[in-house]
Amino acid sequence: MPKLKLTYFDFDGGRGEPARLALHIGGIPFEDERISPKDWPQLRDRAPFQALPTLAVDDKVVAESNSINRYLGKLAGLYPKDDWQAMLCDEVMDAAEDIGTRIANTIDLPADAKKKAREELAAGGITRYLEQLQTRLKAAGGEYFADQRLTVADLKICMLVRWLRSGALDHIPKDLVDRVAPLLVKHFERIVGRPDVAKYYERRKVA
Ligand SMILES: N[C@@H](CCC(=O)N[C@@H](CS)C(=O)NCC(=O)O)C(=O)O
Repeated sequence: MPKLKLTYFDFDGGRGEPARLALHIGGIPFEDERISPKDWPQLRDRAPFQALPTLAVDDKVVAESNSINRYLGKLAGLYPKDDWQAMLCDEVMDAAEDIGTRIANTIDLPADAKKKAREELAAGGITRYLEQLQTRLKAAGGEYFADQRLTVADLKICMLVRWLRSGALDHIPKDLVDRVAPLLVKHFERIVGRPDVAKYYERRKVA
């Protein structure tokens, strides 16, 4: 097993969290480097694409959250071996990434423009994605997104659903997922209720 260091911002969510969870669930030792936002401007140029997460594998540093999720998913036994199931897993992770990017693009907008952009997203783009993700979940058997077992796609969607329901996003109703894709909420509850995930968050003191 190579020496692993995962670097991400110091909070229990976002693009780096599925990788942290995968490593914990797989029982893989790693250095969990957590960067404070105040230190980020000095560290930014060290990241290959000036963004986090990054993963150091021995002396090589790589980036891109979904690439990291796939690689660690394989190490942790949380990524399908079958090509078609792997495709389903990837599609879901990339869709989650699309939603995250669309929301992130609104963060620095002036207040009025942010309100308009987010209301449009909630009524249109995000709703469409959530409905389609729910359809994907149903088609895969209703419990997991791929391979009839836990994969990194489940972890990525869990983090997305937690974020959307957290109330942290102004102008995106926190009950949106519950209203348009209730099976994603059930999926979220099932995954965070797993003993391995629950134990991790108990230790991290995250509800
Ligand atoms: N496509 C990249 C996006 C990475 C990204 O934008 N990360 C954000 C945090 S979630 C970041 O580093 N923001 C700080 C910055 O851009 O200065 C990925 O999936 O890893």
